[in-house]
Amino acid sequence: MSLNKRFFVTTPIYYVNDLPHIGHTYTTVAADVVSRWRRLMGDDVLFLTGTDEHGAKILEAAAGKKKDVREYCDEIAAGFKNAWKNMGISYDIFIRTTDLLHEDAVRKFTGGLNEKKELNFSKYEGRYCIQCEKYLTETELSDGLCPDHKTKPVVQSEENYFFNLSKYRDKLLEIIQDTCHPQHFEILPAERKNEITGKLKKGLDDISISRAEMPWGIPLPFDPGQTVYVWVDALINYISAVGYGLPGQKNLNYAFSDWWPADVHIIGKDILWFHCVIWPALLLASGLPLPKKIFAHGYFTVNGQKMSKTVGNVIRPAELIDIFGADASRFLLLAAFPFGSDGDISLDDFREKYNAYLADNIGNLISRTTNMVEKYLGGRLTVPAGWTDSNLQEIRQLFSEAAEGLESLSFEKTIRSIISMSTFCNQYIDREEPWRLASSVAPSDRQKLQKILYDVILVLKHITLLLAPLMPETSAKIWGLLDEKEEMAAVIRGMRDKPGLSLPSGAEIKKSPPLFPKQ
Ligand code: ME8
Repeated sequence: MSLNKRFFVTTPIYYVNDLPHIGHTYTTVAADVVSRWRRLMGDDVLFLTGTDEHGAKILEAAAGKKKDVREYCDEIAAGFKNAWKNMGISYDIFIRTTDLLHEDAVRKFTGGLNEKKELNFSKYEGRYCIQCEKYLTETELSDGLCPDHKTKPVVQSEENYFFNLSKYRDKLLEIIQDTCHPQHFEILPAERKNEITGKLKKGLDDISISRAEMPWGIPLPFDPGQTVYVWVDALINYISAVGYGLPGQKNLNYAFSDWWPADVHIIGKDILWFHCVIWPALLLASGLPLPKKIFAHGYFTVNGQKMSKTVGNVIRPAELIDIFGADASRFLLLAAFPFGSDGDISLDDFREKYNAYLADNIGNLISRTTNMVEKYLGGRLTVPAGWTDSNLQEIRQLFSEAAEGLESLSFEKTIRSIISMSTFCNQYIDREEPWRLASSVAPSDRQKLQKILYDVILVLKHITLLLAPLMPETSAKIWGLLDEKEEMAAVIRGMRDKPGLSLPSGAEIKKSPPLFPKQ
């Protein structure tokens, strides 16, 4: 298993034009699972998320609610924080682009670009989609409309500062394609990398990085009549949050250069271009290191349609929590389809998976096993005479596959392995029928009974450790039933040196309350 001492993971910072929905929740839960796993493995993790608050889209949203824009942003940012608290998101920093330290960093960054002669002032006319917060080219339009928002872009003609993006095309291509290049960064999954290199090969235009008539944003330090383009403002969050531009380090344990570059930016594929081309080019122009990895997960529809207020199919995280609870919602989001692929989400499908994976499989296993230990063994588990863990080889293999999934963001692999372990135990119990052995007084039957329950509780211990990042509260509850004296993190780290787990002899196992009531 590869390990970093420090691990810096980010989500996009979300627009505050509305409260979070399950699209934002999906990315944030994924980053949380990675962060929790890394912490359990002993890494010093920094998990950054936040909100993107400037620009025309936010001004429009505030005006639509007849609210002062700053108050409006405060309200929605608080809504995001509250949603993440309810979902058990363990972020370390929640950045807002209206934070003064961020605004200072943006001034320093754009001022630096100007000093390095990376900017030109010139006239531009284009079609701007406010919902995308970007200019659309003729080829991107569909029947004159933005293909994503089905709205007519606004024709804008103004004098702006342009960043020499085209100058970086060859260098970016080389960096992305040559895996041995010292500045190489990974783009995952592979098809996203192909998408980026394919587009880069077609050419690259310079981009306007300021707006002449945008009152809600950060004025350029060298020309306060112009406001920093909202995407440039937003991307800088990844470095302003870890102290870029600060003289010393105040709020973090390490200096800027200790945290930056990020180990992974987790994003949705909709914002791939900004993260894989514009952001690296801006960093190159500023002489800063590039992120190590960009992972773009897929986009999902809800009941087969794009999620939108007009269609009326927007699902909020609170709705999921109301039905399934926070832990199961986290699990179900990541179990829906492979991370990196597109997919569809529906409450019916969630209910089906909840019952199949959680209520009938894992939940059933925990309740029947702890019940049997109490009923047949008086709640006390002893190591059966002559017990070896040789028949748990398969479990060890599944455990390492699951752990690998957590490191490579293949959550589906982790979930599949956990379910296999649980199915393995349920089948083992069905086959061996411990209830029959329990009614026998023959010593060999007693021994066999002890062995079966010992084996199963041991596998349950493996499952509990793997559930820790996915379902932190539930996993802690199960851990509490197993009479385990050590912290989960210590046990996981111990497994790095010596794979395999054991249980103390005479462990007192408590009967589990229902963890996943059937839906
Ligand atoms: O783009 N499926 O913010 P945003 C999967 N502020 N993921 C989804 C999704 C869906 N249907 N809908 C949203 C912005 N997401 C900028 C980012 S970063 C410097 C600035 C998730 O509020 C996914 O992570 O539009 C996507 O990339 C993000 O929300 C877009 O959030």
